[in-house]
Amino acid sequence: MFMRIDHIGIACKDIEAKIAFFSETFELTVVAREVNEEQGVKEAMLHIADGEGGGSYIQLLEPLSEDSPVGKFIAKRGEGVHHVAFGVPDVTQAMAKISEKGVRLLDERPRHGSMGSEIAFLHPKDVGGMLTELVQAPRL
Ligand code: CMX
Ligand code: CO
Repeated sequence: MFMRIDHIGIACKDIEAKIAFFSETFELTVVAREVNEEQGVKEAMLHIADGEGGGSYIQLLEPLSEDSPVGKFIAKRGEGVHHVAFGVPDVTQAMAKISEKGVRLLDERPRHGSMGSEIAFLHPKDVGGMLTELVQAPRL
């Protein structure tokens, strides 16, 4: 079901400072920047490698408001790893299969993710405390 780690999402208070740190320290390149109102975030994708069906990235996330998922996370736990995203060939199919196993889906249907992807989240409490995202990269 999982083809690769698509990205690690990192919650931060100042995305510009974190972009500077990651790109200078680890020699990573920013390949996309977006504001995703639906998810309540300003985000940047830093490319690491290309894999089966898509790339792998670090995703930096700055909350648009305190009551957004990332805003609440930072208030409670501070900055740091917020979620892990796995690349799947078909997100709707993966959601159905995973839901059958009793894992709660946080999205009823796929939503719009970074760089034209289709995404869905799984409840962290059902995945050993890890907020998990499924990503279907856009078909080229
Ligand atoms: N990782 C692990 N656990 C988390 C978590 C995270 N990122 N966020 C919340 N939790 C835990 C909390 O610690 C809390 O646990 P306790 O009850 O033991 O304290 C529990 O989940 C409930 O947390 P909460 O603070 O009350 O927050 P909510 O239930 O309102 O929301 C969640 C939590 C995961 C349902 C919500 O953040 C969500 O729907 N996330 C999916 C969307 C998202 O995160 N979007 C931003 C990223 C966008 C992108 O990647 O493109
Ligand atoms: Co993500």
